[in-house]
Amino acid sequence: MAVKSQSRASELPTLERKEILDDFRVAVLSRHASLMGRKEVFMGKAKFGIFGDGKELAQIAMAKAFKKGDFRAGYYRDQTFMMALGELTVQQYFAQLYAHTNVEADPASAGRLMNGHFATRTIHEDGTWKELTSLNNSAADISPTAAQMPKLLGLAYASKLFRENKGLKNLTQFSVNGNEVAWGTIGNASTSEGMFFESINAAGVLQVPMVISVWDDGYGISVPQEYHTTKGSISEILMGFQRTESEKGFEILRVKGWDYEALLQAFAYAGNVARNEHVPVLIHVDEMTQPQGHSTSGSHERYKSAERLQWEKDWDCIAKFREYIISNGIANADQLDEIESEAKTEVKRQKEAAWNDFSKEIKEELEQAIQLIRSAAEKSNRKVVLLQIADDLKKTINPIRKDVISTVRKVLLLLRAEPESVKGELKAWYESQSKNNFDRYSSHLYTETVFSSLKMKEVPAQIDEKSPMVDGREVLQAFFDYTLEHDSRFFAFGEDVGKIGDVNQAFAGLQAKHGEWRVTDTGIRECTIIGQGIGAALRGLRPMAEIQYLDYLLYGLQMLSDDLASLHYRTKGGQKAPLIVRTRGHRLEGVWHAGSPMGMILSSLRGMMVCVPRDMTQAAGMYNTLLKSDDPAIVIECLNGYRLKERLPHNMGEYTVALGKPEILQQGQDVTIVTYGSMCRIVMEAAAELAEIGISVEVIDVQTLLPFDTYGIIGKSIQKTNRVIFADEDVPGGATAFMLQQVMDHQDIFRHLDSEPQTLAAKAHRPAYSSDGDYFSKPSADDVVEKVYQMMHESNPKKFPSL
Ligand SMILES: Cc1ncc(C[n+]2csc(CCOP(=O)(O)OP(=O)(O)O)c2C)c(N)n1
Ligand SMILES: [Mg+2]
Repeated sequence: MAVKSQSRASELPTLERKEILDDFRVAVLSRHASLMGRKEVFMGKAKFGIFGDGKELAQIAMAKAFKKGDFRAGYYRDQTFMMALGELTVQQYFAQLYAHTNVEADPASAGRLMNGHFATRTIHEDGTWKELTSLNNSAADISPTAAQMPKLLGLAYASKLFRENKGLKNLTQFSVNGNEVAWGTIGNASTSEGMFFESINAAGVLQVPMVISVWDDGYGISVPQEYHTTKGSISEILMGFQRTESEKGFEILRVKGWDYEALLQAFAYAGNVARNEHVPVLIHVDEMTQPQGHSTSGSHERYKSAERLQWEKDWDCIAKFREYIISNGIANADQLDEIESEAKTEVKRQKEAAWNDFSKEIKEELEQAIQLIRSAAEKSNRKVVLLQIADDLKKTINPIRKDVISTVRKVLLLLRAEPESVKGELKAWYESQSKNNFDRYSSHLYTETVFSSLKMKEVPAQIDEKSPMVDGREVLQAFFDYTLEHDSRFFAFGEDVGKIGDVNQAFAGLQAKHGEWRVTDTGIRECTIIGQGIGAALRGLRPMAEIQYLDYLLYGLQMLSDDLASLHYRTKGGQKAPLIVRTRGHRLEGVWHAGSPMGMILSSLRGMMVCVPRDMTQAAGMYNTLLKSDDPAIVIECLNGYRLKERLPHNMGEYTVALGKPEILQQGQDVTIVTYGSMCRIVMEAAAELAEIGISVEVIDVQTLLPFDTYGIIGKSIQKTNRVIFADEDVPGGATAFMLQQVMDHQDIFRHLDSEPQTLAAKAHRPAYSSDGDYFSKPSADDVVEKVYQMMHESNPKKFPSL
């Protein structure tokens, strides 16, 4: 190892006897939580369990090096770390295992996530930030292996910004001079993921205070190390990243998961290097075990040899810790047995408290339902059946909410023909439970506080004949310049964003004016560009992450979908990361440069705002709305719009665009065409042609796809025209299908339609190259004209003979 053990030995704090025994206590407490947790699943009290047994000691060492203001981004094995920090009680641990839906019971996820997903709450109920520097912070975990890595990079990058960007010095709620370390954990097998390597490389380039620990137990479920890692050792293959006297890089340490003193040394040293020098550190913690196998889904006896299983018993970190304590005369076996027996009793007590709390709520609901069904039975002519149903419900063992609600719904169906006097009370109860259950299972997809982007005040752009005509990109440039000047938390970064001010020059000159920490180039690494943004946004900053072309969003889409879009929901409002993703798409030319995969985005990014401005004036207004609010968003600018002329509003930086509010671009009588983005110009062109042949088209730009027309503007238009076409450049069944569904489901249009509602999309394939490729792949003005004409022909063939 490049780091001499001597230099690390000096990091070893003097350990008091009490502290060592406290560590032992936490280790055995956590272990018994794992052992009892597994039993709960097998008894049918929880669905699934995954536990941190075998990884306890290293996590205790990590907790000692962790300081207030630091952040963790890790995975499902980290219960001991959270317990050692005092951020997770055994009762909370079990509440999550049972899926208790109260935030107080399970502050990490309010029962929305499987066990082993850890998080602290970084915002107050009113949406304002807590004082993060005085808290132990854990970003909210997600299940996909290695997906904690990109945001870990961002959490660490924020410290870099807080230290280097002088404009952030007053934000003491979030950072003290960038002294905060981002601590990551990952399993050995998960280091095979691309995003692990991408994050490691980016952290080395950026020199951020990130300590990433690999918990190496030699397996990824059933698959042993040789299938995962070249040479079987992640620290060995990463040695090229090791910093030297002359070159920046990583500090790489290797330590055994059962070696208490070495672990304390390694973590203390890593913490100091990262915190003081802003150097990333990788700690490869080897020789860890899984006493109970991977999870409750199977048993490791199926795939581990007898020798391996025996080795795991002999080298169990708690067994080794015991030996260490006894051989150093810190305590004797009896004393350790006593600590362990106390811990076991304590786990049992807290587990039972969690179960009672969890089941009490449901039992109360069950009792209420039974009472109401019985009382309905007394008045109903289905008395016998209903009493039987109530009795059956009463007999349910370990009832869950579904048992209660499903029974009530079936009863209401049985009572369909009976009067309100019979079923009214039960119905009212069901409705009030539906509200509670919406709150339990479906709230907080979006911001619900005053920081909701839907609650921002709409300030119209001031445009008149005196407004200068400029290139679209200059409108954006004026907005970004204004915002960089007025909001020190705002920064933009991505490929080519810095020096040249992005490939379309909306940031041209702004790095020179506002500095490299505000307008910044990155490597070509979309996945970690997104992660960098998520992590920084989790720490109180206002990042704008740029994806150079919409087609390359796929590299970052997984982070957006699994992490960012679900963040607020999966913490039930406990965390926010108001990241804005800026990108450009739709019309240009080429299979990978002209995509408009809006259906893909809409399906995967619920929880984010999806903005599709038709020009840069609208885009700047949307950015302004988003920067004043908290919902994460993606804004897709029109690739072909940067050189088109627009009028520069007088009130740049002040005007906003309301989200969810379509704009009627042209009034008409015969057909409504609903579209967005670059298609707006094409539809307007077609509308002009159609006017010449006596067809009057109403053109609506939806402006945002999520949220979608919360004002009911499209429905009103259809009431007038009685015909509608949804048009865009996505594949058939993509965003046009989404728009149609939204209007059908929410705007009561069916009875107003005189013609079948229609969609006009691109061909199912990617757009072929060149202008001809575009013409034959995507909807043209000719296609729009013909589609509308055909609709009119069908309704009045005399007036509009077939073409
Ligand atoms: C992207 C992704 N692929 C597969 C899985 C299923 N899965 C969950 S844990 C796991 C093994 C992880 O092994 P390792 O990283 O060594 O962690 P360990 O459980 O051994 O601590 C797999 C394959 C997943 N969660 N995410
Ligand atoms: Mg493993």
